[in-house]
Amino acid sequence: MHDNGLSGAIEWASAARALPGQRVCGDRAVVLDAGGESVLFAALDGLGHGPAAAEASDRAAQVLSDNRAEPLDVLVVLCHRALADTRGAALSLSLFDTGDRVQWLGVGNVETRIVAAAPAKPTIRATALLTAGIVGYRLPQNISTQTVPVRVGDLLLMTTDGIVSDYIETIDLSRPTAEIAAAILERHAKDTDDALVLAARHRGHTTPAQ
Ligand SMILES: [Mn+2]
Repeated sequence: MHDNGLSGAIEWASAARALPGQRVCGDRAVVLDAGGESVLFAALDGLGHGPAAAEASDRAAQVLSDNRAEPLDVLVVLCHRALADTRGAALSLSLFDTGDRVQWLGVGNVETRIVAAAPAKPTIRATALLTAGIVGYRLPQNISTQTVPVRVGDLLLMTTDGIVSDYIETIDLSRPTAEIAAAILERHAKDTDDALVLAARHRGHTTPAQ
């Protein structure tokens, strides 16, 4: 399952595939216009795999869609309530609300990073704190949102634990996000889990004619 688009000045792409042998994928990418120029990105990993994992992810995706303008910590709590009778999910949220910052918040094992170009090879500029917990089952005590600065061209990358996290140096930042996400999925997905990559970057504002 590959998807991509342009939301305002933000270019994004997702790539996912089910655990080999499974028909449905329990990992889900969500991209939502959140009002103004804000775009909300979510990477969801329903616990385990198969239809029950997909149901947990679908439930969270619906809650996010219905409440997209709420602050990230509120969204996590709303998802937690809605997933109480599912097997639960890992969830990571990133909000591009301007061209120069990202807010993020995650529960469970979805890695979220800002990757920047450097002279030799891409480097990690910032990494979201991974907080232990399962949305729908147990939230951590402190679910506070972090705000990180980004520059035009920096890449926001969200990957579920079905991706082996040694891919940073292999990224070609000159390529479109659709190619970057597809390449990471193809080369770094584990054979033992569903796998998902979500990539986004701000392409910069064009100056209006005077
Ligand atoms: Mn997983």
